[in-house]
This record gives sequence, C-alpha cells and structure tokens, in this order.
Amino acid sequence: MVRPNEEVEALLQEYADLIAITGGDAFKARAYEKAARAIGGHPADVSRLDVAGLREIPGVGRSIAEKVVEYFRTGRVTVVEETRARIPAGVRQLITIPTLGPRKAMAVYEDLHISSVDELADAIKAEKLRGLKGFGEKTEANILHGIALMQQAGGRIPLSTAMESAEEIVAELSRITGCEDCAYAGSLRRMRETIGDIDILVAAGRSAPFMDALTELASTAEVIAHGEKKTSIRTVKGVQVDLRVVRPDSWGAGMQYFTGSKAHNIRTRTIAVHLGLKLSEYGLFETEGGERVASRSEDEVYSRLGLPWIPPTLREDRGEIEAGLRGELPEVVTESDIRGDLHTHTDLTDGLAPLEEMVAAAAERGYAYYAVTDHAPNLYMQRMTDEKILAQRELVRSLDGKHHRMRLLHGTELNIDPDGAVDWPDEFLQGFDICVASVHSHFNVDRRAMTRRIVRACENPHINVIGHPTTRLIGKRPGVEADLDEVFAACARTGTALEINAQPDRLDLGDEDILRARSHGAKFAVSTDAHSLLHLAYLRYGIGMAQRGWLTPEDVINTWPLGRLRRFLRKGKRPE
Ligand code: DGT
Ligand code: CA
Ligand code: CA
Ligand code: ZN
Repeated sequence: MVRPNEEVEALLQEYADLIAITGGDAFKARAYEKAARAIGGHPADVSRLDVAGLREIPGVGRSIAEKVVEYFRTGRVTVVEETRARIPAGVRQLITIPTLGPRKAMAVYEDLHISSVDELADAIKAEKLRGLKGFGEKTEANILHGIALMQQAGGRIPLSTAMESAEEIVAELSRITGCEDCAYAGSLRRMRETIGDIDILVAAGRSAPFMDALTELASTAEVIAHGEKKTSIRTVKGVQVDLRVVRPDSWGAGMQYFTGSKAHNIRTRTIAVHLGLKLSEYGLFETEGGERVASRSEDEVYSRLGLPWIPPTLREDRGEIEAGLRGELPEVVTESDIRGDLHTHTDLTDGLAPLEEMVAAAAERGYAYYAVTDHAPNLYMQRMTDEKILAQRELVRSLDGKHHRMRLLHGTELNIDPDGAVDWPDEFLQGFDICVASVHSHFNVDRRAMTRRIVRACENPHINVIGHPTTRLIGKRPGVEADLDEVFAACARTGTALEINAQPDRLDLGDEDILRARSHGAKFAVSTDAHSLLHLAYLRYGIGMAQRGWLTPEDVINTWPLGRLRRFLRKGKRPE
C-alpha cells in the first residue's frame, strides 16, 4: 500500500467518526468513510494529485479533495482539528482504546458519564455496561483486551512524541505571569530513546497558577494528582506529565535533581557527603549548620562538587563522573556542528517531496552540503531504474550550489542482499558521490551469515555508510542477530561509517552500540533518512543518540568540511 494513501485513509476515517460522535450528518459521515476506503485502495500515490486528479477517484468530491490537498500542503486539516477539539478530553482518551471505537466511546460517556480508561475498566468489572445497547459479554471482553494492549504499549513512549508534548506544555506554562524559568527534565532532557513520563520544572514564587494551568490544558485527559509541590496529569495521548514548581533560587538544584538519572544522582550525592555536604532538590547544604552553599544554577552545584557542568545526555553513570573529575569530559557533538545530511529521499522513490523542495529546505537549515540517496532497484516496490537515477543525477548537478551555495552529493541507498552484494555493479556505483547500504529484507539469516553479509558490504570500496545498522524498530522489531563487534571493527578497518539514523522509531545505532563501535575506532554519520521536509528536523534525535554515545565532532563525518568528507568517501581509492 502507498503510505500517503494510508495516512489519508486514516484521517478521513477519523473525521467520519468525529462527525458521527459529535452528532453530525450521518450521510456526510458515510461519504467520508467511503472516500477513505477508496483512497486507501487507490493504486497511485494521492499526495501527487491535485484537486482535479483526486476528484477522479470514485467517491471523492471537491470538498474532500481540497482537504486532502490541504493535508499534504500543511500537514493538517483545519476542520478535522477543530472537530477533534470539540470532543471532551475523556472521550478522546477512550477512543484511543483500539477495540472500543468512537461510537461506543461516546455511548459510555453520555450514558454512564465514564471519561477515563480506568473508569471504563472498573465499570466493566462491576458489570455496569450490561444494560447498554450494543454491549454484550463479548464486547466487554474485547474492550478489556484493548485496554490491556494499550497499557502494554503505553509503558514507554517514543522520544519524539514526548518531546512534542513537552515543548507545547513548556510554551504554555512559560506564558503564565510569574514564570521565571520553565524546562523539561528527566529522561527527556537526557534524550533517552523512550520516555516513561515527562518531568517539567517551573521556577516561580507561587505554584498554584501553574498547577492549575496544567490540569486545564486542552490536551489534559485526566488529573492523577493535584498538589502544591507536584501535579501529575495524563494527556489525551496517554502520556503522564509530572510538574514541579520550585523557588527561583533553587532552580539549578531542582533541574540537577529531576534530570537524573537516578544512578548519576547517587554518585553526585555521594561526592557531596564526602565533602561534608548534603545534596537535594533544594540545593547543596553544609551538613553541619545547614547553610546553603549552591542552588541557583546547575553549574554552581556541579562546580561546588569539583565537577564541570555535565551535559544531560551523559548523566547515566557511565563514566562521566570519573571523566569530569579528571577534567576529561568529551566535547560532545551538537546539532550546530552538523554540516549536512547524508541520507535522504525524494519522491523519485518513497519520499513525499520533490528534489527541489528537499534541497531548498536543507539549504534553509544552513547546511554546507546535502546528499540525495534514493532507493536502489532491488527494493522492487520503489521501481528504481538506471535511467531514473541518472536523470536525477543531472537534476542534482543542476541544483548544486544554487541554494545558499549548498553543495549537493548524488548518492543512493543500496540494499545489502543475503550474500552481502548490492544492487548495481562496480562501474555503475563508481558514478555516485556517496553510497549508503542497508539491510531491508531477509532479517532472519543466522548470526554468522548476517555478520559476513554486513562485513562484506563494508569491504565494498563504493559503500561509505551502513544505513540503520541493526534495522531495529523500537518497540516493534529487535535488531538483527550479528556479531556487532566484528561489524564495527570492519567499519573502522575499511573506512565505512556507521549511520546513526535519526528517525524516531529507529534511532539506529542506539547509545550502547555507539559506545561499542566508538571503542573500535569506527566513524559515524548522523543522518535523518528524511522522507519528507519535516523529517529533516529529526536530526536532533540522532544528535541525542550521538551525545549519549559520547561522540565528538571528530567522530562524526558529517561535521567535517566537504574536502575532508570527500577524502573519506574515496575509501583509499585514488582520486579520479
Ligand atoms: P523515565 O521517566 O522512566 O523515562 O525516567 P526518568 O529518569 O525521567 O525518571 P523519573 O521520571 O522517575 O524521575 C525523574 C528524575 O528525578 C530521575 O531521573 C532522577 C530524579 N529522581 C526521581 N526519584 C528519585 C529517587 O528516588 N532518588 C534520586 N536520587 N533521584 C530521583
Ligand atoms: Ca520521567
Ligand atoms: Ca516522573
Ligand atoms: Zn533504509
């Protein structure tokens, strides 16, 4: 199925449901349902059609066609957003139960005033749903199963989901009078790949206005605790948010404490004790006499402990304390060190945007260079051909240096087949400026074969980067079975970089693997694998992983000036 079509199908189906549960016109709801199915089953990619083209799909009229165009232009459809906002938060949370569905959600809300998942589970157990039309024993079992599924998946959420929610909440709370500082802390600030809950800190004299505001946000579905020191809510997406308000003079100590990790904090507290001090979320105090010696900034707190300020991404007790005490903390790579993206797609394969738009957006980010790496022929559904990629190369050459003087590299993302061979012969590969090579199929070959397969790709003189090296999908698919130490050593030996793929569901390599690969002396490319304009901004998550893997700009080839990068891409071959 074509991905954009699937997105539109889901969106129109949701809109049909929203119309139904807000008591809208039943005919209209059915029309949207029909159009959703027609678009879902349409063989061609609907993101490339204009209003006239869309209207040729059966069941798609002008108004629906315009919404589809709006969606691909702006990423949202105004009326859908507005309708969503009219549904009570509790019902929106109920709708997220995979086996309940919008109409039943509305029914339990209206008839039984149930407005949270927990209340619904309790009501089922107390057999309170038995009287409702359309609810039998089987439905009940089904709903309970759905709740269980949701709670399993709801254990930890992706970094990007948490980041989007947290940034919205921080922006809201920062607007309130009396707010001197507001930021997210916890595992989110440390950029862990998944987040248990979001921790937000506010510095202010009075806490009540912030605590109240959090419980009243449009995205708040449920209030778990509402107090003076701490308030916890659950959002409509099922994410828990903890808010603490601290006095401005203990902001630094509060941030240090609530950023964690717990393991890191145990180390800092122990150091404090050895110095005759006591460290808490309120500050650093003298054990005798209780005088406060540091609290206003994190810097002050660390400094009084004999440590430099430690980047949050390193605070996992993985050697950062020792390195800090010796004055040997790494200068970790930051987003602004990145000079270009080395793995991106266009609508020539499965990207959403044309080359010109991707290039213009990349140039806006201030990149010095940018690689276009569409899929190669062996990923059959992408229908790549020699002619198409060569025509693209012409276009790339014609745009080279045209946007803010950004230089373009023409590349491809090859498929590593089960033997370690790739799509094109050497003579053809020769023509690319950069080749990324990835495993996209046959994930289950045995460990030795998988290791040999990837090592062989590294030994190919044209392959520069191993894309998403483990192929894991966080929470969905484990990484491939391979002797990663052997792979990492091969990368270091052959001058092949390991990708840190910044797509939030991949984050591949992850932090532990990066640390291992780095110990073998391998180099890295932090790339977005962007399939749309918006994906270019995923870079920050890849940078989070790179920092957690202690990487410096020296380790990351796309922080290097173009000349040095080009020498690396030649892999020891003589310049042509
Ligand atoms: P998460 O939410 O599971 O992704 O991970 P964190 O690290 O955000 O953990 P969370 O939300 O339980 O607590 C936030 C931070 O607060 C944590 O990283 C360190 C600090 N903290 C919480 N409880 C304790 C504790 O019992 N002892 C110490 N030393 N620190 C704590
Ligand atoms: Ca947390
Ligand atoms: Ca928490
Ligand atoms: Zn790929």
